Amino acid sequence: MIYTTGLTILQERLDSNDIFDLFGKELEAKEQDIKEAFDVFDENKYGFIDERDLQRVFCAMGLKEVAELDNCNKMIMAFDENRDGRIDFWEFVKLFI
Ligand SMILES: [Ca+2]
Repeated sequence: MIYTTGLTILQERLDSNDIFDLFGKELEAKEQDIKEAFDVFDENKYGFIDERDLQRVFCAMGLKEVAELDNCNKMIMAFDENRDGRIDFWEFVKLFI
C-alpha cells in the first residue's frame, strides 16, 4: 500500500540522517527522544500532528510523492486510534514501541 511504502521510505531516510539518529534506536527510545521527534512534525506546538504537518516534513525531506496530501491523510488514518483526524503524542509514541 502506498502509505506503508511511504513510511518505509521515511524510516530509511530517518535512519540515514544524523539529525534523526534517535529514530535508529526505536526500541530503546525514551520519551524525551520521541518528544523531540514529535516536535519536528508538530512545528506549531499544537500537541498533535495533522496531514499538513506530515506534508511539510515529507516535502522538506524531498519526498514529493509521499507528501501528496492524499497519502498524508491515509497515514494519519492508519495511526489515528481515537479517530479525531490527527496524531497526538501518545499515538505517535506507539509507532516506536
Ligand atoms: Ca488521534
